[in-house]
Amino acid sequence: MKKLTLFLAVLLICNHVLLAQKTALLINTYNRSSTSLNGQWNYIVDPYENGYYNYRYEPFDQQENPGKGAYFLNAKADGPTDLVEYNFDKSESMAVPSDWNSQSEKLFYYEGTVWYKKSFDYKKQLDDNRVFVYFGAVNYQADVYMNGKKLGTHIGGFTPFNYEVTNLLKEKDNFLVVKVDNKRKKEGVPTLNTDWWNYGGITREVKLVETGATYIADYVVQLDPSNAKLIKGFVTVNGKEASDKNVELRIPELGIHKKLKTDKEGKVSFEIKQNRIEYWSTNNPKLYDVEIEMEGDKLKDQIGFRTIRTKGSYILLNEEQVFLKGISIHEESPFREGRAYTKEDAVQLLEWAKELGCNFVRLAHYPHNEHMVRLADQMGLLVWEENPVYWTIDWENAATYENAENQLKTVISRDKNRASVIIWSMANETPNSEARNIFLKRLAKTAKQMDPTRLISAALEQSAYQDKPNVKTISDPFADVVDVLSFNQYIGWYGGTPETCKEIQWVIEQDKPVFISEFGAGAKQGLHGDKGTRWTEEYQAYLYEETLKMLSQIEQFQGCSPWILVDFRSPRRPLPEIQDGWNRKGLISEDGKKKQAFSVLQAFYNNQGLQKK
Ligand code: GCB
Repeated sequence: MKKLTLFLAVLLICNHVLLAQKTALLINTYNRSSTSLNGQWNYIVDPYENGYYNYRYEPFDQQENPGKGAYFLNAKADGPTDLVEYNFDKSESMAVPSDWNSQSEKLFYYEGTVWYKKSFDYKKQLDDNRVFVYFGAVNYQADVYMNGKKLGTHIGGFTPFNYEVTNLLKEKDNFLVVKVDNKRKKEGVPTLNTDWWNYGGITREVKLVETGATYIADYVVQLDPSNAKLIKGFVTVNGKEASDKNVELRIPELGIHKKLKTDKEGKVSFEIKQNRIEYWSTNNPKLYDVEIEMEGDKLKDQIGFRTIRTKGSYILLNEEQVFLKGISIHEESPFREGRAYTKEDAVQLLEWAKELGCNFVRLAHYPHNEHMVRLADQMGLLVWEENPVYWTIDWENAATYENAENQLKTVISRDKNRASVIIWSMANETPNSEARNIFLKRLAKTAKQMDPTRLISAALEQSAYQDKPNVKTISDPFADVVDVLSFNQYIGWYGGTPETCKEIQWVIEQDKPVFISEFGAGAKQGLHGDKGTRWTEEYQAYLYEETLKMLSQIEQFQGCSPWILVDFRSPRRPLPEIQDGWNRKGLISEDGKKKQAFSVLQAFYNNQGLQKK
């Protein structure tokens, strides 16, 4: 008997592991046949995770007969004697996508488990088509169940994932249940401590994507980094009969029509010589319609072609020096409190960046929603994308590394065809140690292997040069790995006052482009006083003036992304009447009002073009 129980347990665990294997990420879901599952979802708040564990604290989803206590079964009492202690349909509902904190006052500070349920009918267009459920992002851990069966577990709050549901779907009464847990964890990525709000929930769109039995799964269509007259890439096809498939790649405006055939693995690589490409740039964000067709299955995209590389201390976009006039942005809505997720949110944030005179945005401190990078492609804004390896990560933990690498790979996979994206950032302000250096180097190697066409960076920190407090340098060993030497510095805010900037000298020895990924000061919009008084708009504006003068002394200075475009929610900022729960370093208040420093940076950026070396 004992043996049988053991066998069943092993079987269940194996089954669980198998289920947990994710389906390869579907890219470009905007242009695939899809049905939105956005809207109102019923939810149950479950701080003790009663719907997940039985009273012996064993997970229901690893039990052979979980019983009706398991929330993923979406059970209903069968009759008057039947005991079921929850009911999704009678529970409250909330909007998906969105975070829960900004939807219910009761959930504002909540960190824990919330169960979501959506019921729907679905009819496939063709019998042998396949269907996937796709999530733009769920913060932080999602356990996903469809019609009572576990699809898998996804970890990481800012990256997309999908599961195939072809064999589970019915025409009527499907139910999708997601257990969302946003508890912070020491071993998590990010970890326990961050300077931003831990918004929980299904924070980005959910949809069903329908494909043919064999379908175009992935593709890269990019310029060869060392030959701007060569378009290179691959197409992969997924399905039982993926080999020997006829694939056509068309870029009508360039007269490109390439016929290809997939190999045994369902993959085909190509190279296309092309002399008359109009390059994507910040002044001319030219995108080409690209069509990929595989025996009737068609997928479209809009792709720009450009090169990016560094040469000594310069960054060259299409072989021309570019100064990065940037701003850092958190993913918060400019129209309402909470996470940003709509196209309108992205339009407003990026229009503000444009108004500021930017040609570059740093999407901090985690991958933002896909609207941002697609719009940046259209608007001619260069993009820095960042992995949420922030502050004090659990460097020696193998699972933590795997988690960080997985998040990085996923964002690269999602955005590898976006011309706007030029930098993958590995981390932000991480403390130098042997274990951290190994961790970050491995990440950088993975990024370079996956995508040799883009630059690598990380927001590092400055330190005193040869123990002289007023002479600053970058002595981090990770500086040897990055293409762009970026660091955050807060002279005049966390150390001294804006005058201090006048006393600082920089000795930066690396022959690399230097990029200041952060500087800034807190100011309450509408609070005025003299420039020596903290929290006034005048102090912030003065700090911007002095900092920009100071940074301009750095010989290799090639751009900056000050902290930050808009005030954002943070649990670290309780000061009454000034912060009230907001980090006030924005150039714009949370209700959309510009502070004085906005014009200081705007003037600097407008002049920058004139002063170009
Ligand atoms: C930093 C962090 C950023 C913080 C900022 C601040 O260096 O990278 O996440 O929000 O400072 O306001 O202190």
